[in-house]
Amino acid sequence: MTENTRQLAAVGEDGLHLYTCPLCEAMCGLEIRVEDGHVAGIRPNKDDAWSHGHICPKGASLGELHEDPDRIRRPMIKVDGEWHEVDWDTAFRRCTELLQPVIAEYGISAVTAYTGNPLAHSFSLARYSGILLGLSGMPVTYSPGTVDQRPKNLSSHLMYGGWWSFPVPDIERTDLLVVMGANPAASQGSLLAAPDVMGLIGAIRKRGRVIVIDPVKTATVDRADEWLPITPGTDAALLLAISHTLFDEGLVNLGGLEPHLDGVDVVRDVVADWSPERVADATGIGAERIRALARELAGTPRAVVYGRIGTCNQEFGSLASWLVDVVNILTGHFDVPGGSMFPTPAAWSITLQPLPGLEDGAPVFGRYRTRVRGAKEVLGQVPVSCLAEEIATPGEGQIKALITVAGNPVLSTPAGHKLDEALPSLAAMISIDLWLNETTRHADVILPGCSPLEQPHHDDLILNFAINSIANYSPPVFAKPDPDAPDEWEILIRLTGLCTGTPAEDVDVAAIDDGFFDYMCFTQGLDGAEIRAHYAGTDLTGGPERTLDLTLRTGPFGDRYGQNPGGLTLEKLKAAPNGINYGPMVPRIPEVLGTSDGKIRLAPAYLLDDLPRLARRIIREPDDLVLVSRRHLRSNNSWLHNVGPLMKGRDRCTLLMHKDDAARRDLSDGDLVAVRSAGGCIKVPLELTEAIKPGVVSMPHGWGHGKPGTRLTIANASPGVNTNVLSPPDFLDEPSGNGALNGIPVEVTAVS
Ligand SMILES: Nc1nc2c(c(=O)[nH]1)N[C@H]1C(S)=C(S)[C@@H](COP(=O)(O)OP(=O)(O)OC[C@H]3O[C@@H](n4cnc5c(=O)[nH]c(N)nc54)[C@H](O)[C@@H]3O)O[C@H]1N2
Ligand SMILES: Nc1nc2c(c(=O)[nH]1)N[C@H]1C(S)=C(S)[C@@H](COP(=O)(O)OP(=O)(O)OC[C@H]3O[C@@H](n4cnc5c(=O)[nH]c(N)nc54)[C@H](O)[C@@H]3O)O[C@H]1N2
Ligand code: SF4
Ligand SMILES: [Mo]
Repeated sequence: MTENTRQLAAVGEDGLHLYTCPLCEAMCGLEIRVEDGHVAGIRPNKDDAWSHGHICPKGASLGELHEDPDRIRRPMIKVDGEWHEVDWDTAFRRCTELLQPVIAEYGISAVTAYTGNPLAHSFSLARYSGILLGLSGMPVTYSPGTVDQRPKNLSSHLMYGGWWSFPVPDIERTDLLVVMGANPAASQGSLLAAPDVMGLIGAIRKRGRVIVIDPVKTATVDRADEWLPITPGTDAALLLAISHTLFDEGLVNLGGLEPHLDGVDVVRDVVADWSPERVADATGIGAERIRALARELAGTPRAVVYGRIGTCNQEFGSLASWLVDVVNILTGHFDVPGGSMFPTPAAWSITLQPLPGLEDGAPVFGRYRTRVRGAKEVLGQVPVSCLAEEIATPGEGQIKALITVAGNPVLSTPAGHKLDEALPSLAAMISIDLWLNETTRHADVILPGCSPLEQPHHDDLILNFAINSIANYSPPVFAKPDPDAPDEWEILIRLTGLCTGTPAEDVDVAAIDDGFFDYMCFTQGLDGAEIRAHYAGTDLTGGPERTLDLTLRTGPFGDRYGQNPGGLTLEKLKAAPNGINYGPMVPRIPEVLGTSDGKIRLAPAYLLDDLPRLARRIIREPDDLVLVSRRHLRSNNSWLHNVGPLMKGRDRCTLLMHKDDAARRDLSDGDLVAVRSAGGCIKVPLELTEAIKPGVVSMPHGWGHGKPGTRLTIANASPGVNTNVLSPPDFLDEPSGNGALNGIPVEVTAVS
């Protein structure tokens, strides 16, 4: 079937709808069949210009997610510990009542926000979170960024002058893929948006090789050619030794990149000290294998190293993130097809704008320190693990009010149990969320957005990580049940206004939206008022659809409001329900670089300063047992455990341990064990395996449901335990402040 012969149903009508799954970076095109106003079935859309028929169980369950009786559909306020559903006016008035006195007494610096992961995938929130974060006046805000990609933000900022300019492995065209610290078989790709990522990896194996460097023999390893079990936290040392070999054996090939590189000689001098022999014991990978890997990378015309969360959420995340790019650059696999390339998003994202104060050459860290722990700011954020102590510790500057947006930090962040204890002491907590979960149960007001199927979709930030330039607009499947309910972008604007002194209920949403739009126009050299006039009399008079139209039209394929006739517009995109694919990545250096001299900085001094810490690490006495994290295809961080079809199968929240480690401790499969770290202790069932490096144990995150006051019927029936109790809040990648959630020393004993 093609789009020409397929009859598509209108919004809210029974029949066939096409919709892009908003749950992960794979952006799968779905066919959703609606009967009697309910989702009757979800299948992959084989005609989707990007995903060509890929789907996973999560996308297939969007109907159950939408229908979840526990999902919050109307605003709720808590009075004397009891929740009440109220109308929107009452809810916003309650926000004003709660927040205004805090700001009056303590100032806006007593207010902070935590903006969570689904924000990056949401039509409204992604495009408008910049308003809350940029205009509310809150001096410090928190996000899971500091337990995710901050090391990459840092290395990209220092190397390329763009904190979200991430090179992405061109897995469609490479012949040798080296995966470090990623498990795309579960995650479906991260900072690597690819359609059917495992299908593409399978195709690489047909023409070349796939090597996975991971302490765990994951489902990705099962579909690769080789597994190199690495000691957690030592990737940077391995990459230094690979770089050493490249120089040592004359294998460096800078290709056409040479004139754009600064610091090659510095890197050569630095890596001279890091021979494979020096790092072999610490990494657990033999010197000869390291040398051979360097030769293999250098000798394969199309090869690429891809590093993801296992190389970020660890003690040396910044060094590892930097060195992944260094190796790709030194081997001539950068900015060329089959190597590591900068995507060309069809619609640009506000994150690509330089952050004020982060101009090239300005200090990127240490502009302020946190009150309690003295943690340094890096690129405008401090470790999320500081939030609990900033709330709990009295004194000048104490956090008194919190706004959470699509986040569940009680489960997701290091020592989340301490945050759980601290949240009740807040004077005010407002959550924009769809569920009453471990975090939002502490809120005074919950403001729910629509279900994904009740709003349009077009990805935003994710397009910056996509291996093709694509655009794909999905209209909502269902109409909003309450047409007067505000969308999440409007909620963000009202709370922003509230932070700056206007009662939430009185905020002029359209005026702030227009101001934001004008700013976006300004970044493109356009006059906002003129462009807005252009929309008069159309149905694009505000909100994320207008913003999307702007970013499409001023993007690389856009019509630039008539200057490039025939170019992309939202209208044109809407006429292509399977999306438009402008093809694979293209070379972008030097145009993509934001450094003042237009060069790539191969040897940023701030990162080199961290090498002595790594040198101490590799001679440290090996830990008896260290903990790493894992993901599962049917989970999505903490929040899909309330979807029945995704919870089928055996218990996923187990501690994976090698059989030999268990035998040494007299432990058996299925035993309940106590896991202790410097952070705390949890009890969890043991699962024995041979598919893990001895000395390493693994736990999934996002569990620990079953808390009183939550409304998660299915999740609470299989609660699991919160592994982040074990994540010590001060165990960090020093340069970026990112949490080290992998490589945590632990002790495991039987529970008597
Ligand atoms: N189904 C599903 N998909 C998801 C998510 C989800 O929860 N579920 N979450 C989404 C999010 S928010 C993100 S950020 C992405 C993450 O996507 P990925 O980066 O693919 O993350 P993981 O699947 O956790 O794989 C990380 C791997 O790193 C390994 N590792 C741990 N420590 C080290 C180390 O020191 N060195 C090396 N080399 N490896 C190490 C772990 O064993 C694990 O196999 O996934 C996204 N997609
Ligand atoms: N130990 C360990 N911990 C980790 C990780 C790890 O690998 N190991 N990974 C870390 C990573 S990479 C990440 S990104 C974080 C995730 O950290 P968080 O973002 O804090 O956690 P999520 O579980 O994604 O929580 C999502 C929240 O958003 C709500 N939600 C879902 N959809 C919507 C929506 O459309 N609108 C609104 N308003 N709310 C919505 C859900 O109800 C839930 O409350 O976890 C981190 N924690
Ligand atoms: S892989 Fe699954 S969760 Fe990710 S976009 Fe596709 S269907 Fe959705
Ligand atoms: Mo993440």
